Amino acid sequence: MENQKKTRIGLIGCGFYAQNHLHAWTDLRSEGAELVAVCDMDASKSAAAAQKFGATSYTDAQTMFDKEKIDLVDITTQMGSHKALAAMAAERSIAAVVQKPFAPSWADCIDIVETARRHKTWLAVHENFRFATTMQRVRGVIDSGAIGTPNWARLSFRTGYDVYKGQPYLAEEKRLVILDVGIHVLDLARYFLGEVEHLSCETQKRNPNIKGEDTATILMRHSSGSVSIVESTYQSKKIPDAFPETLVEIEGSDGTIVVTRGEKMQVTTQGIFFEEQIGSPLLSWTSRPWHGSQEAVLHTNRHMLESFRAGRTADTSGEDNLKTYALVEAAYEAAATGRAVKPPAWTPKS
Ligand code: NAD
Ligand code: 89V
Repeated sequence: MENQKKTRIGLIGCGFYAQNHLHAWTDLRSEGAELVAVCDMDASKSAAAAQKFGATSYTDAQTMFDKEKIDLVDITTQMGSHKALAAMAAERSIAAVVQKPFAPSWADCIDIVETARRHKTWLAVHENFRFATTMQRVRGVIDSGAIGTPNWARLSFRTGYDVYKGQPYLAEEKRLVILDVGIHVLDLARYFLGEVEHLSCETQKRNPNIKGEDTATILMRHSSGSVSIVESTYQSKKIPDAFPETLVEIEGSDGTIVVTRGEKMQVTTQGIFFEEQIGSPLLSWTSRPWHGSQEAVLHTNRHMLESFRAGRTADTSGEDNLKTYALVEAAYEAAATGRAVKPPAWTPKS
């Protein structure tokens, strides 16, 4: 390992999904990560994480920051606490990775970014769909030039999987499917086809037992002239269910890429067709059907660790994720007004 100095990691929010972050940081020990502290306001959760992953347990973030020398904090709480926790880190010149959604509102996201800029601290968002093994393989085919210039795509996350069992708060969110999973697929649309000029959106609430929209269909015109359709639903009745896979169709000037359920990729290039199994392997701590998502956490945390240690901006930096979050805001506005909307843009104050 080039740089012998370890990166001291603190993690705040030892809940459902954070278990994957904790396993990932443990796997990254040999690459320079040292998980030194975990924090959860629920003492039983922080104690359990500390015991399982060999870190010191805290129930209060300020105390953890006071007592520990932390280089990088991984904020894996729900979005309502992201702004306050990210500010706490920035004010102490501690780098931060914030789980998605960045924050509950566009204004809050901008506050987080501007606070980090003011304190000159490193900031990123844990947006892991683009780091998944499957999506990295799709990106690799695009980068190879095999399909020429991408100019149309349909990206679909359609499931009837009971997401509410592991994440019961989702049933209470007034802005649900776009802000929770559409945000991932919108980030993929940017990743594959570039920035967005304008979009339109229709939402539906087909499940009577939840508060927010459970289905969204978004049509986007990218600045390159490409067109994409981004679909997300938690109310599909289709079986077999593809959860948590994103199904992909990308058409280009010289070919196509299709990723079907079961993580099979089919590529047509210059009139030749081939297919490949592109799914994630099971790790010691991953299990179906979440294994692809779980492995994406390892790839994402590795990217964060490598970027931070090299003094590089992360691909999904706070400023980059504002461009994805802007699509979320535009989609809700488009659904509410029935018209096409140009995503909001953020320009640095200084
Ligand atoms: P959760 O409620 O299970 O866990 C959050 C934990 O944070 C709780 O244990 C809570 O006690 C703790 N907490 C809250 N505020 C705190 C504070 N100020 N200080 C210390 N602890 C605090 O939530 P979850 O389902 O694990 O989701 C967490 C985040 O991960 C959400 O933003 C969610 O959208 C995201 N998530 C991402 C993915 C993905 O990356 N693919 C998948 C699932 C969830
Ligand atoms: O991946 C996520 O962000 C989760 C989901 C329910 C989509 O798996 O919230």
